Formats: sequence, structure tokens, C-alpha cells
Amino acid sequence: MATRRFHAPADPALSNLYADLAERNLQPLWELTGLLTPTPKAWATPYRWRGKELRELGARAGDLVPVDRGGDRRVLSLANPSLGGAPYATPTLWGAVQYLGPAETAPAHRHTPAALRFVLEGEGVWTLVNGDPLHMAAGDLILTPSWTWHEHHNPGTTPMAWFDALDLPLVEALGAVFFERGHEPGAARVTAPRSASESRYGGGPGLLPCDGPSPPAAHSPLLRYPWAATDRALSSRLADEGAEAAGARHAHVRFADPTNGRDVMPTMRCEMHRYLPGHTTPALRRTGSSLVAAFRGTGAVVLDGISYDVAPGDLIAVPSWTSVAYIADEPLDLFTVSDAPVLEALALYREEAAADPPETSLTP
Ligand code: GTQ
Ligand code: FE2
Repeated sequence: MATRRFHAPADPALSNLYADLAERNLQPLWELTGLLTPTPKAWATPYRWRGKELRELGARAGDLVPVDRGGDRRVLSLANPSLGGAPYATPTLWGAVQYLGPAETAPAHRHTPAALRFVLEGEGVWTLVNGDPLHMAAGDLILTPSWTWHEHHNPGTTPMAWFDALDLPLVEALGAVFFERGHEPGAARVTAPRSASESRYGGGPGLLPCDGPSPPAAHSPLLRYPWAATDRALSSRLADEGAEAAGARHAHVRFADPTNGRDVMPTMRCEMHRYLPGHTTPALRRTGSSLVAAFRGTGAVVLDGISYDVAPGDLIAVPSWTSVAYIADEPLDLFTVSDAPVLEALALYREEAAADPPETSLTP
């Protein structure tokens, strides 16, 4: 595409300059607007995908589309309509639902974009991450850090679907995407009864092995965060806060590298939130984008004053500097993934209370 040409009808000499600039692929900053905006320009807009529709469409894809070397993954990507047709949920995050039927295998591969799975319902799939067998059940968070081999097996008799998030758009923008196929799919390769990652690093709060290899530096050595532990952490936070200050109606926990407390992977921050009924949080805005996965309960997420009601399985894209507030109708459990570690590492992370109290206008 040709460089944009500017015009100065009243000044022929200037018009000539603009023509020559365009000819040489140059642009005059003094004619450019919208670059250095006072606050982040929201070119992506919020969007909600309904869990009910994702379940139905995933099942239809399961009937029609085999998982084999042709496609490798039966994945429906969240394509935010504000992103010009790209299969991305936000400018930095890929979100998707992945559907794996009984006795199916999604074969081994690895890529530099990091991935994670949060299981919204069901159980029984095993993901092998660098050969480590990780069981997937509702509420579990499973990590597939950058460049780790991974494959998914469903040895059971029922289909399973889960939420995937990847930093693919970010890694693509940085020109750092690499991909490699692994061994050919064969019989189930669940080789160990228990994951080495879990037995070494999932033993219990504050307990780390004294011997053996040092943990990887770039990501959490714990690759599975089971729901039982997350649920216990949320309940204990609420019990604690309730005792200290009656009226504390929400709890947030961050999934952390157990060896150093840092985020689970360098590009993505994962959190679990629980809101008790009748609770409305203050509205906050942050730099960087996130995805919200509704796990249990119902309520609403209010984005820039527009209320999106949520039910289990709903997925929501939250662009940068969007004001966010939560309202619970019943105990509401939400998983969130964001690019906050990247913003923090680059000293670009900001958050502030949003000025306006949330309105509750309804969306179609
Ligand atoms: O499960 O390996 O949603 O490679 C997108 C790319 C899932 C996966 C996605 C992937 C995967
Ligand atoms: Fe993958």
C-alpha cells in the first residue's frame, strides 16, 4: 500500500513537498493525529462469547472435524470483531475453546508462544507437557510454557472442552513465533502415574524439594494448579477477611511460581476471583488486556459502564484501559489471564480507580 499522501490545497509548494514525501515513503508528524494520545487508544473493544454457544459449536465441530495431522487441534479461536478479522481476542492474547472427543489425541508439538488451559467443566483429559502427565479436571489450571512439548489425550468415554489462552498475538508482533511438530501420534503415551512437576512442586504450601535439579528460571516449575487448592485459598481468604472486616465480599488469588512468587509465565498473569452475592466492586482500569472466563455462579462484568451478564462458560475480552467492575448474583468464580507481567517488566503497568461508578445498562 502506498504511503498516505497529505494535501495543502492553499499552498502549492507545501503540496509538492507532501507529494515528494509520499513518493519517498515519509510522513510529516505535524499532520499525524491520534498517535500520542493522552490515555491509551481503545482500538479493541470489549466482547463476550456465550458459554452455551461455545459448548454447542464445539460439539458440532467434534462431530464434523477429525483431530489428526491435518489440523492437530480442534480449537475455536475467539475473534474479537474489533480486531479486523484476526483470530485474536485482544491485541496481545489468543483465547479459544478446545474440544477433544473420547479416545482422541491432539498430537505433540511445541511453539514459542506460551499457552495455558483452564478447565471449565468435565474431566479426564491428560496433557503431557515435556512428557509429564497432567490430569485435567474442572477448575484446574495447566501451563504449557514457551517451547515445551505438549499433546492432549482423552482416554475416557466422554468429550471434554476447555479454555485455552496463548500470548500468540504478542509473540507474533515481536517476530518470535517458532513451531515444531513432535513424534507421530500413537497409542496413549501416559507413561507415569503421577506428574514429576506436581510431586516435586505441588507437595504443599511453602514446601520445596531440597534435592534434585534446579527449577527452570523462565516459568513456574509447577505445571498444574488443581482446583481443590485454588478453592481452598479463596475460601480461606474470605473467611479471614470476613472475620477482620465484616463486609469483605470478594477474594482474589494469583497463581504463582512456588519457588519465587512470580507470575506463572513471563508473559501471562493468572488469577482466580470469587465474589459473594450482592457485591459490586469499585471500577478499575489497567494498562494491558485480559480475558475473563466465568467458571461458576452468575453475575455481571461491567466494562466502560456497559453491563455484560455472565453465566458459566462465558468468555470476555477486556481491552487496555477499559474500566472493569464485577457484580455477583450468586457466588461468582472467575478465572482471569492478562499480559500484566509484560507491562510490568517494561515499566508500562498502570492502574487507577475509574472515575464513574458503574452503570448497569444492558447489552443485547
Ligand atoms: O492445545 O496446543 O488454542 O497449539 C492454540 C494453539 C491450543 C494447543 C490453541 C495450540 C493449542
Ligand atoms: Fe500448542
